[in-house]
Amino acid sequence: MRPLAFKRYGQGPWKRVLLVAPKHPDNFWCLEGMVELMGARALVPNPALPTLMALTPPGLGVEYRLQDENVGPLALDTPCDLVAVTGNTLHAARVIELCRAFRARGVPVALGGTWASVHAERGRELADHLFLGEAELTWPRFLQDWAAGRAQAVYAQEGPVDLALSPAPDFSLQDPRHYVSMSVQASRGCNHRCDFCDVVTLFGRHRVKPVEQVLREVQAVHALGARSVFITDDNFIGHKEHARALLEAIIAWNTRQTRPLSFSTQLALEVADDEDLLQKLADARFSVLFMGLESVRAESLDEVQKGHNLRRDPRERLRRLNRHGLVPFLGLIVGFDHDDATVFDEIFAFMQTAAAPAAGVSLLAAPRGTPLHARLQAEGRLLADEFAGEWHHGTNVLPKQMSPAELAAGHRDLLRRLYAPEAFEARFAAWLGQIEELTDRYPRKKTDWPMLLRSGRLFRYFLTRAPADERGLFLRCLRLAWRKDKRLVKRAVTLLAQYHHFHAFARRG
Ligand code: B12
Ligand code: SF4
Repeated sequence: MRPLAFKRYGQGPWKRVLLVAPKHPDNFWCLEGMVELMGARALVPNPALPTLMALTPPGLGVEYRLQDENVGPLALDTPCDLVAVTGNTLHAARVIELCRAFRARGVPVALGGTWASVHAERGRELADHLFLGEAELTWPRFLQDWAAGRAQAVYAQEGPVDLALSPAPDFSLQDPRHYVSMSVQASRGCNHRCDFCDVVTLFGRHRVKPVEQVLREVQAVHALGARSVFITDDNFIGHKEHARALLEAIIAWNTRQTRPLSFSTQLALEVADDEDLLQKLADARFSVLFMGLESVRAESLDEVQKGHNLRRDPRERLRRLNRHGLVPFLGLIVGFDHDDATVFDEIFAFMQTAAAPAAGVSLLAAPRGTPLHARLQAEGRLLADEFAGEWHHGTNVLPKQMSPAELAAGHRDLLRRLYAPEAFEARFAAWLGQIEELTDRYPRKKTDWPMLLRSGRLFRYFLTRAPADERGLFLRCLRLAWRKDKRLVKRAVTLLAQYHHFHAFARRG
């Protein structure tokens, strides 16, 4: 194993910090199947650790090494004075292993991230220095305390931090070629209060970073060689005027590039009600938009405070989005109290008429810290207090109108049906059919060889290694896209690569 590269801040002697992002298990949203086809190693880098690097106070000598276990294996004997571990609920098992392994070697552990923030008592057992919540103020304080030999056991952020104080992550220890997209965060938090979600508990109401600051981050990842950026917001349009101003700034910059960036993000379905925002998203070169529709049953949405999603017909909203060639990616959930065994057919029928090619369906789960967790605990309907963080493999919720086995089987079957080749092809064709205009703001684009290389790998897979049904689907979808407008071919290839992952994931069971 090659020793990890390091980056030094300040003057020596340097304290050595090893930053670790844990390996995630097989997961629907991490798109391992697509990542592999694209010759990358992970979808996006977790920006938490590069943000810690950028937070190092001037004058302190710190030498950082960074390992994202999703990119390469971690050598536990990497020389260091401290290991700093991040992770969310999905990573809990690996976070625990890492903390124990490093402490067994006598290396003190700093632990932060969303899992540790929600499970403070576990975190205290596992780490020498536990960070609760955002670290923009606490990490610099810790480094100073540590240098002075008085580091505390717990650093807790009280209240939300001002995002203008969150520096651009220092990605210098990460290679953009290892990732499908690089990450940039424009906002945190959300003004909605869906009761299965811990975003509000963790990050509070929607807060934004100044537009110029986000633009500088976008320019920085572009300079590193990124071709695609995932804006890692909970709801990109939480403040519509901020989103509008940011999009205008991105358009003004991106249209001047000979290798413009493409973008994707997460946002609320309400975006479809604002034609100007849709046009700007298209003009800024956004493609995939992740949106939590959650359910097609009004009662189920009302039950979890998300009734706003069905205030307008979602099919009509999707049509408005599709008009611009944007790609809706829907998040759906099954297992609400108002879901009985007919909900699976209802969702399938909706999807096949909604012109949205891709959707993820998860089981309703109640992570600790959510209002749902508190409600179900009071009703005695939690199968487990802890939740393993694998929304597609299990849940800690005892469903009301189905047995757990019926829910699991219905969910698995629904995913399989959605990702059967003919079902996907019908949705893909319907999406293409609704496209009416594509932005014409990027006429000066140069041939992008790294992107072509990635596409070449995908083509090689679909044409030479893919099973016959997948190859047939690939060729038919590509022909459809080419006929519609050859600028849509790249988007079609990305969607087919996603299909490859979801189809395989659904079959694995
Ligand atoms: C972008 C995103 C994604 C992307 C990319 C994930 C990735 N690899 O980065 C995608 C869409 C792929 C994704 C997938 C999933 N995600 Co996600 N995601 C986010 C989102 C919106 C932003 C993450 C981000 O970039 N944050 C920016 C960084 C700077 O913030 P941060 O990580 O919180 O770090 C700060 C502090 O926590 C702290 N910190 C963090 N680590 C450490 C470590 C140390 C030592 C210290 C001192 C401090 C510290 O310092 C940082 C600066 O303040 C968050 C919500 C949010 N607002 O953060 C959800 C979120 C992290 N995701 C979540 C979930 C559940 C998932 C999935 C499990 C979903 C699923 N159903 O399968 C998967 C798991 C994928 C994975 N491998 O992580 C949950 C986690 C909940 C929890 N309690 O742990 C969140 C909080 C959203 C939510 N509530 O639903 N996700
Ligand atoms: S599910 Fe989405 S809209 Fe609802 S509170 Fe969470 S981030 Fe906000």
